[in-house]
Amino acid sequence: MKKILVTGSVGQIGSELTMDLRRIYGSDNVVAGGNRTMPSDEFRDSGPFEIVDCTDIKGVAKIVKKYKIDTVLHLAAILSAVAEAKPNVAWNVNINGLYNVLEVARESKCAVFVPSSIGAFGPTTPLNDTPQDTIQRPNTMYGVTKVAGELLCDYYYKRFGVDTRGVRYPGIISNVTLPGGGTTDYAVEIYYEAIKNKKYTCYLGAGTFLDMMYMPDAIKAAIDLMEADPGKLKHRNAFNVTAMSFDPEIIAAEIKKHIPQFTMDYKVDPVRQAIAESWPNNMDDTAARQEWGWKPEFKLPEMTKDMIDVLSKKLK
Ligand code: AKB
Repeated sequence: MKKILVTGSVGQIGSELTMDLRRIYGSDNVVAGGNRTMPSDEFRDSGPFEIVDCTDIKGVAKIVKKYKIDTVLHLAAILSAVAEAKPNVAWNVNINGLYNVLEVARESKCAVFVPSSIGAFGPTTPLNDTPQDTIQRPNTMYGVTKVAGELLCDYYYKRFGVDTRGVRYPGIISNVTLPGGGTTDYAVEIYYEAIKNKKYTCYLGAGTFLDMMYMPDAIKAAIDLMEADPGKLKHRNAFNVTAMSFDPEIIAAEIKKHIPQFTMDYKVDPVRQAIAESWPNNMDDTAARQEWGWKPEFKLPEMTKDMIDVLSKKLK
């Protein structure tokens, strides 16, 4: 049985992925690592929890040794909008933190999953059907750290044989933990506001298309890639994965089918708009489909129905 450490386990993806990993691999085999945000009681009681600051290599090594970890899902990271506001913090966490995790993985022979992002692309990348292997010249600090992270992971695989794998996540939509400081967060906020106030002011403009994915598919991507036959993987870091692409108008129209009174207006934030415009409209994820059988389950209509059902109960 795998012995797994999840860094950033209290974040948007970590809080749900950790619980699913515990269901699959057993609670005691999945150590949740968190740093600044403390977990809920339910999360804390569901299995081992440790303070893990990825910028402290000794602390990471101590937990890996203590639990005899063989697989690290390294989710601790600063997202795009916060990275633009605090580039030094983003560099420290996203690059130095990743380097520390890879070094510990090399010494302790761990496999490592590291999420990259659509943010690893930039304004000179082909916008539509963005290929797996293409130009990556991002103009944001987040993008710089994501491209460097992909390269670092591939380097550790080729040079030291560390089993590194990763996906380029699009915007992730979920209803358990809010995302913290990304450019795609609007696609989560819009559901909360539609249910609470029947209106939403969007910070990205109409016509801004981005790849998106519902959380169950994001979790499936991480687990399936880590379980994939290594002999079949031509790529490592990182695979394009997507489930849908829409702009604010399209998601608002879908929400209106369930909440007819819902209205949306715009107050465009120039920083996040510029970031969004530098990212693909939609990626080609053929390599992930061919190399490890990636196939998302949720499109916009199913996701919207589920989000509204779940949040209507949660926000009552
Ligand atoms: C962000 O918006 O920063 C993230 C991402 C797409 O990487 N959700």
